[in-house]
Amino acid sequence: MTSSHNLTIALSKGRIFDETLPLLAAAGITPAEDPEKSRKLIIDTNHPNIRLVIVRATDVPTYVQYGAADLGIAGRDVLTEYGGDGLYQPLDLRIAKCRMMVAVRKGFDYEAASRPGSRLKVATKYPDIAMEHFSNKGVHVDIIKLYGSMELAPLVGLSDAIVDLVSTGNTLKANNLEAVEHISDVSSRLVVNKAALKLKYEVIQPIIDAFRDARQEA
Ligand code: PRT
Ligand code: MG
Repeated sequence: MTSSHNLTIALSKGRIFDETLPLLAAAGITPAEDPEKSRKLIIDTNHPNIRLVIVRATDVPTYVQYGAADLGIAGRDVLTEYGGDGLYQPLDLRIAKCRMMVAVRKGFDYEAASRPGSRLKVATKYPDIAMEHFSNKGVHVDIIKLYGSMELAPLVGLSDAIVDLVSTGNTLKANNLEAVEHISDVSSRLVVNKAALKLKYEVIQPIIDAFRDARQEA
C-alpha cells in the first residue's frame, strides 16, 4: 500500500453505514465526516491510521477481495451473489436485517404457477440465489436480471414474480404485491481480506473482538 493509512474499511452509505456507527464506536473508531453530507469517498477517522472508503453495497466484496480495503461490511445477499473465496467472514454483525422473498402481484395464482414442471418468469437483482431456490423446487425459471426497482416488473408484465429483499413490507404493499415465499434471512457480515488478517493481525483482531462484543444478541 502506498498510503500512510494502514487500515482501510469499506462501507456503503445508508443503512449499513448508519448501523455500523455504533460498532465502530465500540471499537473506538469515529468517522471525521458524515458520508450522507460530504461527497467525499475517503473518510478519515479519529485514528490517524484508519480510514473508511464509501462504495456501492455490491462493490464491498470486490474492494476487500483485492486488498484495496482490509475490512468491509456487506449483506449476506451481496456476499452469496458475489461468491468470493478470498474473503474471510468471521462475524455476522446482525445489522441491516431483512428477508429474501419471492413476491407476486396480489391475486396472482403463485401456487399453480410454481408447481414442479411449470415455467415462471422471475425478475431479480439476485440471479444465482433465485436460480438455486427455484431449481430446488423443480420449477423452471426464466431469470430477468434487473439492477433495482424489481417491484415494478410484475406490474408491467415483465415478470410473473420477483426475488427481492423485504424489511417492513411497505414497498410490496405500496405496489400491490405480496410475499409468497421466504428464501432466507439476511443480515450483514464483516468481511476481511485474508492476507491483511495475517499482516495486520494486531490492528484487525481487536476490531473483530470489539464488533463481536458490541453486536446485538442473536
Ligand atoms: O440502494 P443502492 O442501489 O445504492 O444499493 P443497495 O440497495 O445494494 O444498498 P442498500 O444500502 O440499499 O442496501 C445494503 C444492504 O442492506 C443490502 O445488501 C441488504 O443486505 C440490506 N438491506 C436490509 C436491504 C433492506 N433491508 C431493504 N429493505 N436492502 C434493500 N432493501 C430494499 C429492498 O430491495 C426493497 O426495494 O428496500 C425495499 C423494501 O423495503 P421495505 O421496508 O419496504 O420492505
Ligand atoms: Mg437500496
